[in-house]
Amino acid sequence: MSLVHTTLEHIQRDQIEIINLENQHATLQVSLFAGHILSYVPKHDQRERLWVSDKAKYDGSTPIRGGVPICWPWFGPASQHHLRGHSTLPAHGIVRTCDWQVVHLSESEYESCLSLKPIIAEKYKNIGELTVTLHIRFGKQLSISLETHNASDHDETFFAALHSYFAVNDIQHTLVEGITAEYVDKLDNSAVKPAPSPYEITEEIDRVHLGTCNEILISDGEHSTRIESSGHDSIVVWNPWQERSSAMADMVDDGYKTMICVETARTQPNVLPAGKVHRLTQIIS
Ligand code: TA6
Repeated sequence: MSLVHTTLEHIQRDQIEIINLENQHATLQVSLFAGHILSYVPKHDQRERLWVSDKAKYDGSTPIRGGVPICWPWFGPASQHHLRGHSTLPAHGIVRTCDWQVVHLSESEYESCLSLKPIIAEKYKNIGELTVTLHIRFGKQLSISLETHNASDHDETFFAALHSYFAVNDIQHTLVEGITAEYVDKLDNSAVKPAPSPYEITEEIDRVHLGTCNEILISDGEHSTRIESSGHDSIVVWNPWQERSSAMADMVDDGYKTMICVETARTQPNVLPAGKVHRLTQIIS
């Protein structure tokens, strides 16, 4: 059996350590700050699937704008459950701004596999007893799986999202197929609305679709990116459009034109019983 022959190179970008991986099927770039995938390019079509802002910050002080941010153990603002004595906590959890370490690297005939774990800062150690591991497999497709483990002797609550930013040619010619579940409109007082059909993006959107929608296709007129999800209860679709893009320090004014976030998420309160493991998975091709 011949293996995919993985090569690995460490590079430094400003304050952040990045690893570049390559095998016979694809290249992958992962930031060890935030356990954050920055790039995935399959060799069969040489097309970058992910989008990263030209103004993303790599100083380790703020989450990287683009790629696949990991939201865990909450999504959006911290819940009361997680505050536990903290007056404030960062949006989208605590692992978007901590260092991660590679704990496993292997390869098979078809793909390279790596696993990373966050190094949780002392000040956050009281937010719960769950642990998290990110498993990445890449070859002709990219599989990202966030594994949450409750090794304690009691139930724990968590939320999570793979907050993936996908590259598109032009958002105004982009169609999202496969999302049929109604959504909570975060820009309209959480009003619940039916999924649009056809699903086009013509303005700022911030939608939490409450349903599984396991297979989604993003088509931009020239290319299609396929997303398979599992272990989720929601698909979040976000585009900041023009005004918000301009207002964001780490986004160029017209950044919204070439990206769309389609996120595989657990946005509803859910309990992980003692001893159990949950996997939130997104497969990109
Ligand atoms: O997933 C959508 C969202 O929660 C939006 O509400 C929007 O604010 C976005 O994520 C980006 O959040 P961030 O904390 O990265 O600026």
